[in-house]
Amino acid sequence: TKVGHLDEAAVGRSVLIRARAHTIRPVGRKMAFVVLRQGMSTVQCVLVVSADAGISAQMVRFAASLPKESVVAVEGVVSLPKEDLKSATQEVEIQVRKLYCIDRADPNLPITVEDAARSESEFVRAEQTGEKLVRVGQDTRLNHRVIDLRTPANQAIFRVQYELENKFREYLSSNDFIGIHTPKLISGSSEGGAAVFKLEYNGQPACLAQSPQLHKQLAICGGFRGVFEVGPVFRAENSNTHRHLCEFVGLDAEMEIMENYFEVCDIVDGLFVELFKHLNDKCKKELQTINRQFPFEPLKYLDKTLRLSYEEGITMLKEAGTEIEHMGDLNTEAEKKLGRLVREKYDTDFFILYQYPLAVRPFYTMPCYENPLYSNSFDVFLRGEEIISGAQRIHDPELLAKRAVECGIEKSSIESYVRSFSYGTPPHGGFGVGLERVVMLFCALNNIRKTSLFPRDPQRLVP
Ligand code: ATP
Ligand code: AMO
Repeated sequence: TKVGHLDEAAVGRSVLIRARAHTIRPVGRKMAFVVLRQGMSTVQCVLVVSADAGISAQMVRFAASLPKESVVAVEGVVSLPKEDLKSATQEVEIQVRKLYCIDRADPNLPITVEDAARSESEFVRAEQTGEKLVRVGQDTRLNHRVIDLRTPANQAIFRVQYELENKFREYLSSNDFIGIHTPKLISGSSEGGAAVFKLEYNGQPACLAQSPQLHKQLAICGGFRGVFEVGPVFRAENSNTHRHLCEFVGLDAEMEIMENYFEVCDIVDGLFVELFKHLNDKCKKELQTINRQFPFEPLKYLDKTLRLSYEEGITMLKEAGTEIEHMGDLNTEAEKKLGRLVREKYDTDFFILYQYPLAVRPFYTMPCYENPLYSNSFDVFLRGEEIISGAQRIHDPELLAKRAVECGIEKSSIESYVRSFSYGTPPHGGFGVGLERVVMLFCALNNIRKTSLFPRDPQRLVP
């Protein structure tokens, strides 16, 4: 029986449950409460000494002595809790008949799930009552991630992430894209810049792909009209921030363009509006569970995603008194400020900012035909932070080679890539999404490490 499926309809039924012992509370010598936890759900089990039910004082003692987090199997009958013992979160409880310990946990746990699952409001309450609660810091959690992952909120976060990833595949598949896998061992940097992990590849210098950028474009050169990939992305940036990882999951897409790069924005728009709707419907319980530990406001978004030009965005920021370099990139503060301004003016937490200056985009970005100081590119923002970059790409090999040199990229390192565009290439464009960032911002979590199963940041390679 699944703990999450137990409700009043199950009252009177005999069940067999395997789960972890979340908390254990003896009451005198004749009674013990064992709360079992499975995924996002918990249920209270009651052991009372009783000859009829075959529960001895020894068995109660055994239950009371179980270390937290032990894996146990319980046979019992679902019942309604006595009025005075009712807890806020559980509809039903289990009157235990038999209890077995399947695997005993170390009694000296480095952290407990009970502590790791506390919300800020519990700490506030404890301060008022004088109760002492253990606060588990982010680094301690990550050091003991296998225990930390067991909190209901973490169980929910990774279910939301999985739904998001699935929907991404499903939406693009149903829009005639096909899933591909590009190599992660490549000969040079894919985004330009120094943020690459270098390694040796059978005596040749190589690196881990900073994105599938070059090869997803090569797939278009290879005759596929629309492709997507879900895969690891490696960035050797020494960014110790709340939103940068050294390895993250990239959701990438690339497609032929018929008229202009707004066709790529249309895909992003359709995909995300459907994604948000899907998560709000399919992950109700998960979102409630996350909300209990990390309260957040539901996301505001429009049925048709707001599109603002870079110039409009800069004007809004300037009018609000923000000092900002014209034709420069938005720093984190400016992004957040713009997010607030857009929310006030347009009532949305999600928007596309298009037509960035060419100078702040990677070498492969198509310049604007009408004004080459700008580019056919866009970023997408969620609650005031970037979650997507996208653009039309240069498909003229001469212009591509020229732009690479202007951006300081060694010509020899991209020769094969550039040459690929000589054999007949349609205009094309695409976008890249950071999976962990989307989940972090959708749930308004404060740190990207919370949405990475085993995060890799500049300091962390274990567990
Ligand atoms: P991309 O790599 O596509 O640009 P990103 O969201 O990581 O995606 P960055 O350009 O790395 O964007 O950073 C965006 C902004 O975030 C930068 O303009 C910079 O101000 C800020 N930023 C980046 N790294 C750091 C850092 N280590 N510390 C503080 N702010 C940073
Ligand atoms: P970009 O470098 O902007 O674009 O990356 C795309 C998206 O990936 C996420 N992201 C990150 N997430 C976690 N940790 C990081 N260090 C990190 N860096 C980036 C962000 C970002 O928006 N090739 C282009 C995409 C394209 O044009 O198709 C690219 O890689 O959510």
